[in-house]
Amino acid sequence: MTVLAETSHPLSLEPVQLLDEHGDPADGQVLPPAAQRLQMYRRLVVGRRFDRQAAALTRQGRLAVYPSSNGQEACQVGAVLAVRDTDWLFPTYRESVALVTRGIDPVEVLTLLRGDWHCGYDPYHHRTAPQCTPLATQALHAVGLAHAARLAGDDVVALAFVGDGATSEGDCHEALNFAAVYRAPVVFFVQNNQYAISVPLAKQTAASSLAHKAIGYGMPGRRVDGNDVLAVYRVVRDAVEHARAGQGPTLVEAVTYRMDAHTNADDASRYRTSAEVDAWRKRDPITRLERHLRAVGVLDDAGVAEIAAEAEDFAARLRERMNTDPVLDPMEMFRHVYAEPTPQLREQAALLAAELAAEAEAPVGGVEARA
Ligand SMILES: Cc1ncc(C[n+]2csc(CCOP(=O)(O)OP(=O)(O)O)c2C)c(N)n1
Repeated sequence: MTVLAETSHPLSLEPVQLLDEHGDPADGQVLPPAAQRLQMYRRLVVGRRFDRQAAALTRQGRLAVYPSSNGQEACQVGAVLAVRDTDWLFPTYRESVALVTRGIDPVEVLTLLRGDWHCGYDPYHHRTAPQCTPLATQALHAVGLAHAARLAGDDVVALAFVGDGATSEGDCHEALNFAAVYRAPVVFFVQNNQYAISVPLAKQTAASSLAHKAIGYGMPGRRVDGNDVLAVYRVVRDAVEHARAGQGPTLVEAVTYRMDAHTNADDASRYRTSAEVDAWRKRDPITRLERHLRAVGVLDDAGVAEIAAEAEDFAARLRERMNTDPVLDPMEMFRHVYAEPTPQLREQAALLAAELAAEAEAPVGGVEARA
């Protein structure tokens, strides 16, 4: 079935692919230059090693929680490389690999998950909003920033990351509708990883696909193989150019799979089968690109080993830097909310200050020991 959206792109249910599952180029597709393809491979390998390290840090008690990007690296690497450094990213909690690909210090990326109250990095410096946990709120932020930039005449495109579950939120609807009506320069990048915690896509929507929702909003919709980094890069780059040219937003659905549980606090075996996970393992985005690069002579054993060593070094430095207890001041969270704190905030701050003071004076065993 092919439906025409308001653009020259036919909205097909068949996701755009540049490399098939065996790493062979799809018919008639022009691939990015070899150096760029190799660079994408490098980012994928470093991104996954970072992700594995972050997951291990939760087991070592260094992180409170970690929502893994395992399996979704091609989505995050491809999308981030498709925008300019001057464009803005609006990530969710899932996008740690995207932020590392953006060049943000991995320790800063993990600051919130380590238990601090702030996002760790400077959003203005990196043009990357704080990772949002409330679903779809970041979609509205992206539209607001993009619309304001357009009014101010700034050359900025906003890339809003959204999960498949979050597409059911009212905020997502409002963001898509406003962006389409005002032709805001936004790309909505939905990673359809098939689940919203335990809720499968079939219970999330009755639409033919998430991309098809674009038709109702009057914007182009594209479906892309989210485990094909070359295809993600191509589709997002086209959408970014479309937005930059004043043509308005695009809804991109990247079809992928979350290989790990929702977070380390979830048991995915309660709602999906190992056969399903194994089937997706065969579509691994790194294996696919590696096969292709080897086949065309851009990568060999030595190249693979060199990139693996670089990723290992990245993880080792992260491990070392995370292997300390951060010094946190819980009172800090009250300081930057309002220029003039509200009476309620003052009251809460006073309560916490009293608790902390009592804890500091209490004998070993903490405040409970006094009760
Ligand atoms: C407004 C809101 N409602 C509910 C939640 C609880 N919650 C956290 S993650 C999640 C699932 C989101 O799934 P999806 O959007 O598909 O993203 P994914 O986690 O798969 O990346 C839910 C329901 C929340 N964080 N915010």
